[in-house]
Amino acid sequence: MGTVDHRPKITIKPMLNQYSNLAEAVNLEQEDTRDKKEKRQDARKFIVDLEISNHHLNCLECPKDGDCGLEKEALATGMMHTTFHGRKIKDHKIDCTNPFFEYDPEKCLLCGKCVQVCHLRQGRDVLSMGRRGIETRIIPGYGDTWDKSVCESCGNCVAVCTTGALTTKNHKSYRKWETTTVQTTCPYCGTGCQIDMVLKDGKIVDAEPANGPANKNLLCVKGRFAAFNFAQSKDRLTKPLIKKNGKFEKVSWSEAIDYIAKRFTELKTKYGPDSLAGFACSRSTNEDDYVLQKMVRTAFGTNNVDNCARVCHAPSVHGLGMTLGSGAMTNTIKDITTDVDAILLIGSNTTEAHPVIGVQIRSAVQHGAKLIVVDPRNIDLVKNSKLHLQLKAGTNIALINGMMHVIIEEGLADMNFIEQRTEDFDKIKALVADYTPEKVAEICGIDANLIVEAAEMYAKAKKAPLIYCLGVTEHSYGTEGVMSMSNLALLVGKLGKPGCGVNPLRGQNNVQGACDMGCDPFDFPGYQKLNTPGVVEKFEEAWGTKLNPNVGKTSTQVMPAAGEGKIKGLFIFGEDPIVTDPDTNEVRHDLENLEFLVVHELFMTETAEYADVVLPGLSYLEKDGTFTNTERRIQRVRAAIKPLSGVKQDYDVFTEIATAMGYPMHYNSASEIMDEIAQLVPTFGGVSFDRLENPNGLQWPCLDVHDPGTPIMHVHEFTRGKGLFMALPYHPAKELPDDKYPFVLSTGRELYHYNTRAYSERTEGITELAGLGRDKSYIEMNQVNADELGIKDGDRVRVSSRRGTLETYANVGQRVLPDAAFMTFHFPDGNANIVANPMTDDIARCPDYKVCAINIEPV
Ligand SMILES: Nc1nc2c(c(=O)[nH]1)N[C@H]1C(S)=C(S)[C@@H](COP(=O)(O)OP(=O)(O)OC[C@H]3O[C@@H](n4cnc5c(=O)[nH]c(N)nc54)[C@H](O)[C@@H]3O)O[C@H]1N2
Ligand SMILES: Nc1nc2c(c(=O)[nH]1)N[C@H]1C(S)=C(S)[C@@H](COP(=O)(O)OP(=O)(O)OC[C@H]3O[C@@H](n4cnc5c(=O)[nH]c(N)nc54)[C@H](O)[C@@H]3O)O[C@H]1N2
Ligand code: SF4
Ligand code: SF4
Ligand code: SF4
Ligand SMILES: [Mo]
Repeated sequence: MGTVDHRPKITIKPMLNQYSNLAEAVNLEQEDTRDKKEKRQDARKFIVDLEISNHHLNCLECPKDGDCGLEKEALATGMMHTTFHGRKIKDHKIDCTNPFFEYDPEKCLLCGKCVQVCHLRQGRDVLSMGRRGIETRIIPGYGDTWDKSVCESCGNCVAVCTTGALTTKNHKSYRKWETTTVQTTCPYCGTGCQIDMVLKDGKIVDAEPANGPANKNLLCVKGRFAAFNFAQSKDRLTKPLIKKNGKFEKVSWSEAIDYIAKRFTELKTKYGPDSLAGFACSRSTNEDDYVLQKMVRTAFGTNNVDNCARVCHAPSVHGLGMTLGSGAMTNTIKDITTDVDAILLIGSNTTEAHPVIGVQIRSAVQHGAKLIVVDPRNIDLVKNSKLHLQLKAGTNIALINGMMHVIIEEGLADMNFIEQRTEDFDKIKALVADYTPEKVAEICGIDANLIVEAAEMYAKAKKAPLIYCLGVTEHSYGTEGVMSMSNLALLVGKLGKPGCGVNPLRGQNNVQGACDMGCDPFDFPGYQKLNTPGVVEKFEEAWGTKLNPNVGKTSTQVMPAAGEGKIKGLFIFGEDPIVTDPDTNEVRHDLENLEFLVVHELFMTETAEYADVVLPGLSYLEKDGTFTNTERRIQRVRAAIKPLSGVKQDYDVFTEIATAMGYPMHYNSASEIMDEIAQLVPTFGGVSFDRLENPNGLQWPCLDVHDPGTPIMHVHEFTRGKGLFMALPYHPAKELPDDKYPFVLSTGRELYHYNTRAYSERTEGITELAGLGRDKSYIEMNQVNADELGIKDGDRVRVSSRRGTLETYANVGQRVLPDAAFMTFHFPDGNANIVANPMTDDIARCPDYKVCAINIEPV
């Protein structure tokens, strides 16, 4: 038999150079009499033939071997060799400039999927198809290399590439058939993205996006590339350490536990139980945190238990708790980013701090939503916004009162909603009468017309969520700021409805959970208030012991109390206050003044250095359990790798300490702990590990086993009954600039690093991308001030406040307003907390990280 020419007899029109159109071209064929199936098969072969005519075809070298769309298609059609002869692309270099992935044009099908994903889903528009003919390839940015583009290194384009054209650098170490995957929840921010950990020989070698309800197959750079190295790093603590004569010595678990129990018991006997305190870890699971607070309340005998929400969203918990009855996000991520008419975004740098929510906001804008950004900085989302209200830091309450003034004046308030579902409208109406746009414009430093426009845009939109973050909470009037958010939404009836709500984006992966689990001095698990009659008794009965009925101290009260000698013993589970609390010098003093400090950690942190005992912990990759994301969604965390040898489950450590202190406790599994939670917390009544196998997890309130969970809260009535308006006048921040400290410093975060960097610094590529590409601290300042002071971009500068002094690099531009500045707290060479302001608000006691008076001078 001679060679069969499988090629259909057609003339390809020259412009049909994309094979999606070829199928059509084939159908245009007139005289072909073969049956449809045969024609289809021929067309398929022809396409593969064209594809491989210009393909690398060195499959053994390619990481995608065995998992490649083109390879599969070639096998299915039997096209092992091309029938075309001629020039192949030769001189195309592989672009390796991104630290996490590379692009090989010789393996590219030019299918355009990556371009589409970057444009439509990531909303970043980095990629396009460039050059011509055989030279056609994917171009990042303006045609330079990947590192020169505005790529965010999310890897979402890599995830959809069917060949080895775009592959992760991690992928070089494995082939698909050698691996298994375990799905778990991202350990960074509160978005709660689902990740497939890729395992080879018991080790995690890569991570891929999974189809979770919050992330829909997307990840950001940290979830995709930095969520497993830290757990497998050699810096992990592996043995309990006791400080003897000023030096840490490795000891056995039994020695460590006995010693801890003895010292805490001595302090408790000598100074009373309220001389002890414990901080929970919002990075760890619900199950660990539940047991931690139970240990503090039962064995320590105090309610001095808290978590990092105190320095973060405690104002949301308290503020919305007072006005709506629940401090959690009211709607779901999907609900507030699909099919909405406007989005009011206040004090949230979403594309850096909650990137996968950020990209969904970009996509909402692409679908027609009008974005209003209220932020003193020129954050990335300003590019996508209709309005940017670049107010002075610390003036949110004035702005919201002004918007309410406009809404009432223009008759845009939802009077039906107000009458049926709210109380104290008269008080708010009387208060905001004074807040004319002109007056507010003066306070906030913005144009009065912008206030009117924003108020109208938000009020007139049918569906418009209010989304906010730390730009609202971390202020000396932060709780009042949060209540302003609910005032505004109540006024226009945008609560309890799809596409609306008041939506605090919770920071840490499980900070929502740590709060839900009662790691809080005011509340038992499930926000059951200590001072509600019957609650203490309920837990006494359940836990079989007498409990301390007195409300405890917040973490921001415990630290100064330690400094004053009132708190003597502290157990810190996974927090690093020396790095993260404001006024580092004072925090050092407070910790030094303790009689006994235990730190339970994955790594030897700055805080751990101060401890008397350091206990090694397990990472989320070695644990079964649950995290609760910002939308109240409880999702499974699944052990992917074996626990580090000799390290106990975190909850076992707490039960053993409690037992040694005279309160016996034991759990066989995380699932058993969740069963106890479900029994004691009404809003978790229907939650169990079995039900959490459902790919959507469960959103609390979930009252019983038949309850599917609650995507939107306050639908028929508010958790507290009526929505409460709180008339709140604007007050200037507690620390203001003066001649000596003329700049207002705000602190916060950037995309690549995460809080203390405990996880993020242990992935090399992250440190390459972070801190303006030099992994060093920096201060953003305005060009005007830089010119005045003779400072150039990149210069060393000295930053001082009433609390301390540091040196860092100037990052000069237009991102902050004149006389304002911004720093992160990620970098050890210049941590903003040396100068930051420890003054707190009066209700939730959250520090004012967002307004602090500083001076900047050239070095
Ligand atoms: N990459 C990364 N992601 C993170 C973290 C991280 O460290 N790195 N940390 C996580 C944690 S714990 C949290 S809580 C979240 C925080 O997430 P975000 O709150 O979004 O982050 P921040 O950078 O602290 O600040 C948010 C914005 O508030 C603005 N702002 C400051 N003052 C004011 C004001 O007075 N009014 C208004 N309207 N805006 C103001 C700032 O300019 C900033 O853009 O991020 C989480 N995600
Ligand atoms: N200047 C300034 N400072 C700030 C802020 C700001 O905006 N500006 N933001 C504040 C905010 S919002 C927050 S949330 C705090 C965060 O403050 P922290 O909670 O102190 O910061 P993290 O880096 O999240 O630290 C968590 C620690 O927990 C450890 N860890 C993680 N998982 C586990 C585990 O499973 N077991 C154990 N044993 N340990 C674990 C990590 O190794 C790490 O050292 O920082 C606050 N600090
Ligand atoms: S990594 Fe993300 S931002 Fe960069 S090109 Fe790919 S999709 Fe776009
Ligand atoms: S998805 Fe892969 S094969 Fe398709 S155009 Fe992009 S790089 Fe090329
Ligand atoms: S958006 Fe947050 S949860 Fe999602 S991958 Fe990034 S850090 Fe993880
Ligand atoms: Mo946070």
